[in-house]
Amino acid sequence: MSAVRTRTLEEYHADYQQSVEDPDAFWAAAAEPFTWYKKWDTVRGGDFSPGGTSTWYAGAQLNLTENCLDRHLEQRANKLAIIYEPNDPKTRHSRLTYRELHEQVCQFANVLKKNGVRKGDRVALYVPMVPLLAVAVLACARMGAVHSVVFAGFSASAIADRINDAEATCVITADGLNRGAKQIPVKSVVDEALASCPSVQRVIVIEHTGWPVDMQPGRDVWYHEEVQDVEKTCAPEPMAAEDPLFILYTSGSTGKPKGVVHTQAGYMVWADYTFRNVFQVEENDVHWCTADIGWVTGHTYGVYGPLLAGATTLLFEGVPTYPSPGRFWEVIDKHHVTIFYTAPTAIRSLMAHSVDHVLAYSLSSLRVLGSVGEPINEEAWHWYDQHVGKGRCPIVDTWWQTETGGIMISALAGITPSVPARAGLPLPGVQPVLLNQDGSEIEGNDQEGYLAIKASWPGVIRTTWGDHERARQTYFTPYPGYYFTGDGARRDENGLYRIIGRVDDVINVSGHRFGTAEIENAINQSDYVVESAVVGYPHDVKGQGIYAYVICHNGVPTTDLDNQRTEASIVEAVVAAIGRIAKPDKIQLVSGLPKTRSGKIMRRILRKVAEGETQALGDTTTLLDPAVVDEIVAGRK
Ligand code: 6R9
Repeated sequence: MSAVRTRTLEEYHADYQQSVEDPDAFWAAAAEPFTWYKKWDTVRGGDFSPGGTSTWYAGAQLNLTENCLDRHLEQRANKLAIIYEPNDPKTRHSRLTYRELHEQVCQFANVLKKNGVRKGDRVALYVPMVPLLAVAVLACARMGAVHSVVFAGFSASAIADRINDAEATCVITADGLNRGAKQIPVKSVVDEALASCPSVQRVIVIEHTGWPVDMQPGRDVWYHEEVQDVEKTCAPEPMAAEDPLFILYTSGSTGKPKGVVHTQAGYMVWADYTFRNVFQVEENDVHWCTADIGWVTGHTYGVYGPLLAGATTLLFEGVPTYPSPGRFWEVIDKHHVTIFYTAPTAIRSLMAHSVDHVLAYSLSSLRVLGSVGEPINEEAWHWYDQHVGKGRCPIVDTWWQTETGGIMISALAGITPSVPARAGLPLPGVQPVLLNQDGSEIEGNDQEGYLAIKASWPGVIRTTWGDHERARQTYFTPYPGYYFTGDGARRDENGLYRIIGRVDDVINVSGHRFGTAEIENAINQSDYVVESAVVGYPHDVKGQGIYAYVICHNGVPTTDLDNQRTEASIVEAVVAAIGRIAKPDKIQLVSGLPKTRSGKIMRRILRKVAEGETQALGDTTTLLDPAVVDEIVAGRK
């Protein structure tokens, strides 16, 4: 494994100091072990203000897949790169060595080329968690296309928005998908989306479930047919350091998800550096990141990080509770997983079942446990530590975002402190600060504020696709000179960071981000609805649940039947616009919303009601109609 690696607490402090005092030297050393067709002219360029553009390793030329695959062939050709565990435990699992993965990626890249995809084109992927999804992602990187993976759970309308925003010319999908007991006919969802996507010329369909699909002649082709006559080698396309690698859409405060853009060299170094250091990866590790490749965690720690490090990554098609709540633990024993990286929501959903499901498995292969996506509560942390880690595996609570490319604040397993409900210390290269509302830095420990990052790091978001101004406004304008995270945090008495949660209008449901405005727009699509307001509230399993207050044309329904009909229509509107994952947990039909005289909805009040804090609503005197509040409190769900 490559060089820059922190192994002791003393080394952590020394590395951290060097990364701040001489970042050029630090990040040049981290980049050294990779294969470069041409080395960089400058390590760091640009800054956070006023343009909000950083560059890393500018002038360099490389190919990420050369570094994920070819570079390992000499020593690791027969080592497992991917272990695949299907949804149904009765279906046989499969494995790919580095040599086999290399060959498959080359073949897929050749299929893309044969189907008219060129360097710089955008390729949208709506594919279940199967090895060919990882292969397809890498194939894009191999031939220089920009991949845009859309989680195969989003609706046709959400796919269409993402395809159109990126003007993707090619879509990769499959016939169908099994997720737990659910079956999703993904190809027909794509067909529906493509009715409004003029840019798409080609659809490549992976055969997975064997379900019948409609193939549109001239547009749709089967992957298994296309791959028959292509070469098994494909020269990696030389890419400039700052060429886009991928787009990944994520929700913000506004109604429209934004396409976060990451580029080649900086993302590569950051994915590799953070993966090896946070998890303290060793040669024989089997790493299982349970996140779907449709989310950033799946990109960085399911695919790129592990392959850059030459490790073995496990891809799982299923869900934690299917066919039983023992599935995760069964898979860990079956494949001798050493590093297990999951989300608090998964842990909480399993805690709700008997602990016997865990105790039935030895879990003796485990070495490191990770958590990501939302704050992990103390109870879940201790359950994870005691029953899964048996008190002998360090837990890394990793804070980061789609925009940061990789882990920013986390323990380094077994090295820096791991304390329940604390993400911990920043990684070398990361300079977190807490800001006051006016943008001044809060000094010292035992303090709370807005979490921002001073100084660029290699994995920072470069732009939002097609709209750089949006990236500038969202991340670099609120506090000039800083990257603004949207999270609030506390620095405890020992300097460890504790992430409190979003301070903007973003709700984190089971570790997935949704903008309140995005859900409101979806609800407002229902014919019944005049206006809506959505807030988050604490949810035992999901972390946050979605609470929707909705005003309907005919006022508040008076019969149960009307009520059900209206709620069903609201749910249907959300499922159609975004997908089942954004379905409101609670819907309260109201006759009015608490608005100020200037017409602004006072969300603070709606949040309090949703949380059940109806005694502490604060000042309501500035409201246009304070009586609305009494009605809302009385009708609380
Ligand atoms: C990687 C990922 C980012 C938001 C982030 C924060 C929350 C992520 C966390 C955490 C507390 C952690 N978040 N990890 N909060 N502790 N360890 O999840 O990216 O989907 O973009 O979400 O998730 O609120 O701002 P993304």
